[in-house]
Amino acid sequence: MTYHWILGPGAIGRLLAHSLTPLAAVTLIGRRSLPGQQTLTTPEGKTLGRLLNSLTVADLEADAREAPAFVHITTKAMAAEAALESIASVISPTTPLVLWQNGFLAQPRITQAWPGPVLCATTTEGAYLTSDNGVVHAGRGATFVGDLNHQYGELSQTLAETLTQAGLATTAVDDIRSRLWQKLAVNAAINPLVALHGVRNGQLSSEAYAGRVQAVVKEVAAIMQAEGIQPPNDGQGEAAWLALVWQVVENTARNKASMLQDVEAKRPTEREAILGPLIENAQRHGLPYDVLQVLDADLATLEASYLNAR
Ligand code: KPL
Repeated sequence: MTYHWILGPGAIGRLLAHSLTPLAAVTLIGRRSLPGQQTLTTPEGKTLGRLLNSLTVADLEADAREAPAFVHITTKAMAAEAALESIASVISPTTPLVLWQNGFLAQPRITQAWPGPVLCATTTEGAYLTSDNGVVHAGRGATFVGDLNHQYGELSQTLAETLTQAGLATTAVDDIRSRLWQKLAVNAAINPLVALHGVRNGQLSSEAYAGRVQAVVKEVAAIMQAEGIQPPNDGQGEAAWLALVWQVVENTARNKASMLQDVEAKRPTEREAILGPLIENAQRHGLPYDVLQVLDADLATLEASYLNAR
């Protein structure tokens, strides 16, 4: 039996736990304990009940356990490093980690700091939580895994096979860096605007927002070029990035983006992990980033208005 620990019992963490449980020994780890009996609603609308092994970090510290073959970190980007630190004393420093965060903040930092293998995953699987014991797998997607330094191709392949067998179609890739930046580019064009204006993704194509989306993509496309990230779908420059963004806006028209959900729930957003690396790279390459900076500042003000009122 292979042991998988999943640190961060959010929607993706729980989807992973439900999917892997028939194949592996799974432990879901959070700051508080969850009900053992959990349900998964499949994209086809079936509800499946499962007993998941859910523990807190304190439980892990109290008893010795089998060493995990993989530790998946499925927290939000800004919580990933602290989450890893919270369990670092109970795992071997050679344990393979799998980072599932958005943006490009946690991945390079943890890759540099952790002595063992660090794989990064990016997924378009759609999932959301309904309660303390329910997760909905809203739509099937594709997952890619790889490591930033091209050192762990075989391990990525092993993980991709396991995840695929678990029902999450996964491919091991040697260009995970580009894929993470591609997702970040799309997130930067959609998430801040919908979060600031409280609108669903589809509304971005209306006259009120389309020009602002284009202005963000213009800055992002130049940063991508400077960072050597190829435009998507074998296209050319800004037009290819814009086409991808409009395609995602259309495909997810009725979605509330994750950043809007965070704002509505008065949680910290992934602003730093998404806009931070873009602004930092624009500064390094001497490129314009006025539009990104305004979005970042407006989001920071919005976040402060509810976080400081707690
Ligand atoms: O990934 C997303 C998110 O919500 O974070 C997008 C692509 C914007 C879809 O909603």
